[in-house]
Amino acid sequence: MKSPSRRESSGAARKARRALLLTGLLFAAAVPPAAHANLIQNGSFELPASGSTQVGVTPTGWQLLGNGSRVDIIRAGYYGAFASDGVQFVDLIGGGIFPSGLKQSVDLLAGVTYHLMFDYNGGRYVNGTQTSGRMLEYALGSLVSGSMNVDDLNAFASNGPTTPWQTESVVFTAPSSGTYELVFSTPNGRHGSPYVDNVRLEEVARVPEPFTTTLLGLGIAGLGLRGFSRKRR
Ligand SMILES: [Ca+2]
Repeated sequence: MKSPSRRESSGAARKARRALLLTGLLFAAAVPPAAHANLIQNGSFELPASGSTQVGVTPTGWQLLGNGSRVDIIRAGYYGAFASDGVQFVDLIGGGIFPSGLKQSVDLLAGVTYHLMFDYNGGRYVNGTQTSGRMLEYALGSLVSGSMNVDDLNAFASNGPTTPWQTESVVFTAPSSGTYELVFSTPNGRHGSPYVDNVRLEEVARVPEPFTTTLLGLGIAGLGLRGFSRKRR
């Protein structure tokens, strides 16, 4: 027969284990899985805002390539245009100097995994014909780069059948901390296209800190669970 004092102490131990389990679970849950803030400023090209198409503008937070090339901001409704996000998108050709485009500097941290995403489209001419050999090129320092032909794409309802905005998505880990340049450009063309909108660069994983903290939290929860199961046998 168990003495009352022994029952009391085992009840107290059970309470302590329960508290430990709860603490561990709360600790594990409290660790954010990832920060999702967009590291790109004005990635949707909504600034400067304007009621009409802006020719030769520098989008807020971005820089022109520095070789004399220019970009335009196009607003939804222009020749039936539609944006991917918000009401404006950028046209990488605003003049006749190539490569034509824009760039933005971002600070990255060594060992951190990032997700770069952006939407892109192309445009038919006013008479409905497709562009030819129109390329969109992008790079983030020497970490990430790519190019795509946009001749089959069209964001202008007035010029022919439209195509949905396409999404490019790249996950990479920065090898060293530093400032990297995100560049969007096109090597040739006349007017209009390629178009870019909704540029996002988000941190998706940081090692080792949150990972070990999560493991620590799960470890504490595991200790509590082990105590429970041993008691129930
Ligand atoms: Ca936009």
